[in-house]
Amino acid sequence: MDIQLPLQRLTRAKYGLEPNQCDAGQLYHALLQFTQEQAAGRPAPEGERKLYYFSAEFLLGKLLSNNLLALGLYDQADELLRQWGHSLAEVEQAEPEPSLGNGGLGRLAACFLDSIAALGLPGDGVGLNYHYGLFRQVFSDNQQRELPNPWIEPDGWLIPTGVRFPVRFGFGTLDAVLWDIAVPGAHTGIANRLHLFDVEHPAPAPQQGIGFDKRDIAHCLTSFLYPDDSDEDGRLLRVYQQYFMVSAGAQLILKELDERGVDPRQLCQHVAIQINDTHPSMVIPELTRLLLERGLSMDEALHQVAHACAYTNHTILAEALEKWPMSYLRTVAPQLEPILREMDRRAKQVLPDPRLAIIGPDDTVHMAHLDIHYSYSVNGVAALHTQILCQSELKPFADVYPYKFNNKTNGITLRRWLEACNPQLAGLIDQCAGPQWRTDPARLEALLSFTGDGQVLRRLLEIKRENKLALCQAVEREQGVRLDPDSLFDIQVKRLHEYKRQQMNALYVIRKYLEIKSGQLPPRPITVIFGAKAAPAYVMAKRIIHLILCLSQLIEADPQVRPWLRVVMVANYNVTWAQQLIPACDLSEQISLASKEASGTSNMKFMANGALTLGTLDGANVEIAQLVGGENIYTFGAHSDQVIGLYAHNGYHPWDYYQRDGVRPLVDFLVSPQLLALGNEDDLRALWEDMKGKDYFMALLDVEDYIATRDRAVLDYGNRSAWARKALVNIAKSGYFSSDRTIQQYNQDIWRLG
Ligand code: 26Q
Repeated sequence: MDIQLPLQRLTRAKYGLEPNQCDAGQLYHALLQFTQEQAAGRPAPEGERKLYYFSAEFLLGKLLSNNLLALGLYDQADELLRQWGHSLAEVEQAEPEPSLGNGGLGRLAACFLDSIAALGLPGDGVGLNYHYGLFRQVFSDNQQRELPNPWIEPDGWLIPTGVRFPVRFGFGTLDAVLWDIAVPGAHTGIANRLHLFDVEHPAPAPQQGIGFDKRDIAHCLTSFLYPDDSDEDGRLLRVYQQYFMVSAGAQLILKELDERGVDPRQLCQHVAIQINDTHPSMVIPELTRLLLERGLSMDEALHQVAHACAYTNHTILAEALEKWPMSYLRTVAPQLEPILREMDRRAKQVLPDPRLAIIGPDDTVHMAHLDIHYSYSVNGVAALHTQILCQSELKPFADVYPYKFNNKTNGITLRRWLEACNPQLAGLIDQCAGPQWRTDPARLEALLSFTGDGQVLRRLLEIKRENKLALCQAVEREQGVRLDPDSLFDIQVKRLHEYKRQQMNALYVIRKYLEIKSGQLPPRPITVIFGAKAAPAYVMAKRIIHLILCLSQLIEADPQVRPWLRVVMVANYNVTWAQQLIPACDLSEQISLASKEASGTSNMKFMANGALTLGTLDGANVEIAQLVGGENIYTFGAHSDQVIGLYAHNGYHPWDYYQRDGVRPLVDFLVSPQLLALGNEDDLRALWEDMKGKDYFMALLDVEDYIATRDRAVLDYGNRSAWARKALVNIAKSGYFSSDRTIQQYNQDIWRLG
């Protein structure tokens, strides 16, 4: 279709202006309205069974480009905007990013919605409409500070539906008001929906910081996304959020069943509910309760629920597994208690093993146990992760329910993470391999026949340099720092967590700093880029950010070091930053302690954009290594079985490693006069003590191998054509990590949407 006339009509009606007289913000709103109308005109896909993807997080990222791409209007819109003196990239800067997620789990949910729609499958998301999202991160005094992150605009992406459901809490009833975001599918004529529930009278943003009255449930329930697993506050509020989401979602499912004329006694033939980690697990007792209200017996209700629900586990960190005291649930939703007790009683009757109990002896409810007993599928998110679940973390469950356990290795949507964020590379791939990869990502393998083609390899390097240049401009604009596009760009972007070991990356920086100070220069300049938010109450994570910011300041001020080594931490790392950073990366840091990162998904995005991975054999890195082969990846460090053994026998003592000549000076640098002059002594000292005495995630165990392997990568980078060849192999093999593949597997093995 031709979009010039409709856009012209819109800008005239909205602003009384011709498109070429509009500013970027006006063009953004005109395009937004236009795509909204196009998506609204699309039908929902049909099928016997419909999927509801329940998730506390949907980390969507900006929507304009993505929706234009899905509607097949991206190139035309960009072309028109250029005629009018703008570009899509510029217009998109007017869009606020919806920040409805913490990290990987939330972004995965967004990629899944994209793929479900692109495959034409009937599947909607169900979540919450957090007004101030995850916090906005700013830095001052080399420390992280948190601010609200408002993203909702009057004429934005949220569509009012007029639908509302009463949700009964212990203190009284609140209405859940339903807002929708359209999810148009690429290459299909359909659109699904993301359903976001909200309170009727949301509270205004707090005046200072992100503090608010956590007991004012009626107004604050949807103010903020709970910032990760380590925040001690607000646990009760989190349970209110979860119950609100699942009660309204369960009522929506039953309403839609009624509209389709389906008897709730046949619910499981018509409904699949995917539970994204344990945050939505209360949907199991809540849907059961609603079915009882509709006259089903307990046997009937449990049968329907357990054959509709499927659970995905995203973590093996014990501290992130949700357990709620029954007293919390009694306060929030007293009507669930008898149902949970009955579910627990039935489970114990068949399986008396106390390790399998839903309700523990201390009267806490183990949400994952509830999920496993009362769902028909339990999946991990990468081969190694699923294997660890079955062989250790959830072994007692896998032994009694072997048929429920399965793996679904994560994926990413190449539409956002290649086509939209790296159009030049997408174009080169089209030229080499034809455009079929856009609908059939396995076709990327056709690139393998170009690994000997000097022209293609040169163009690949050229595109990388252009993307690095664009990133340099963004970093200069946002943070006032000028980077060298000809240095090696080494990037680690992900939530800040000790197990992800940003602190080990910092030790490498210290090592290079000390080498340069002693006159030993690296083979070429290195730029180390970090992006990471720390949960506001996660003290150690904030200290690691402090360390990185202090190192950055130290190096920036040192004319001897600065030409060879730079450290930048981008403030407020989010999806928008990721789309700039990932296409510009040479070396992708995936350095979690083996066995701790369930999958990782940025590893896949970097690979698809031609970065080489420097990583441990953890999560999906294992599968990346298998696909690309040892010569096209830099792996190092202890293996997961060794690590699991060390934990089991208390066999790790950081002091032994600290003693080593290659390690001690790096660790001691944390409390060197240079660093103490810039940073907070208590924070740096606490980090230092922790690293020597605890080092729970074993950074010192792997650090020497890490440094040697990273040095090898830096050296290899000098052979530009050999490096480009490795990059091309990575791109060629990245098709496996398309979320279209992942969703096809979910559909074949779990959802069976027909
Ligand atoms: C737990 C208890 C109480 C409150 C909050 C939480 C909580 C919140 C968020 C626990 C976990 C999360 C987020 C987890 C997450 O993002 N996991 C990541 O999921 C990705 C997608 O599967 C994987 O690729 C990552 O390896 C995994 O870390």
